[in-house]
Amino acid sequence: MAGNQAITPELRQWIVAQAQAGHKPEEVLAAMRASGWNEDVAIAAMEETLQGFLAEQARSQGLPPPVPVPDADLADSPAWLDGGDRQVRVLTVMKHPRVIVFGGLLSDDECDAMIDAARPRMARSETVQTDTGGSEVNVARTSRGMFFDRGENEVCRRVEARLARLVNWPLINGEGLQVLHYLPGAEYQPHHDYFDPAKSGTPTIVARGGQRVGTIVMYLNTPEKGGGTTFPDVGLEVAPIKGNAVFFSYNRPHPSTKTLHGGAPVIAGEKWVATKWLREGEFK
Ligand code: PD2
Ligand code: ZN
Repeated sequence: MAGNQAITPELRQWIVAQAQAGHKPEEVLAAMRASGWNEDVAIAAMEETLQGFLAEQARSQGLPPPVPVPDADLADSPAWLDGGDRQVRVLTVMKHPRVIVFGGLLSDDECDAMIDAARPRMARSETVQTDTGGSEVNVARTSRGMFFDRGENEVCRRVEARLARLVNWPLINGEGLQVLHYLPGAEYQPHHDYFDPAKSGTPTIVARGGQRVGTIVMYLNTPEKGGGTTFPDVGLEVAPIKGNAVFFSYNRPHPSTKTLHGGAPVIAGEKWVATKWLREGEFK
């Protein structure tokens, strides 16, 4: 039966008109089924048509088209998520921007092991330079840092597998973990983690795995005062607590994602974090 129900231009136009009139996808689907459409054909027609429609709408507003992003499975508001080898708490969830705060993502031993392995390799932090595709020391970033290669040691492999499972994103799409160390007064001023499409170096950077679409900042210790991760667009500050982590995603490289974020100055004590950036495709 499904075979002779074709997705015609008229059907596409009708679906777009329903969306423009503000009808929800499930209402449009119900109407199609009521008028005799096979459910599978109706779903395929809606997906195809609305994807094109949303991409076109975004383009006409000057936005890059949206792409799929990592996300945790929070459909039934779980208190815990299965990280494979560890149960992880869900502490805070925000829809837009998509922000999830995880509790106990890392054990104390994993935090300590990561700091110990990183410490001898720390250097003044550089940021990717989107004008050239290279990297440079940045005054907005007064921390010290280093990169592990993906899968470089046992703790990296274990944590990378856990993160991939938690946010349902292929392990091979992740950059190597970056460790940052902040002393009192050090901060990371608000920025976006995606690469600015307007910058001339961006094509070189995104040739390796595509755009960044998600970030997980893991806290490796608890500073005495300050050092929270802030989201100025929405007035959110995530407390840096050893073993916890903040995840956020961005489906297009654009400020409309509201993912502007920064590392607030450390006021007392020190701050260590490990960041995992997730790309659209395999990061080689
Ligand atoms: O250390 C942080 O809280 C922080 C804040 C903003 C880290 C990053 N960005 C990052 O690594 O991208
Ligand atoms: Zn960042």
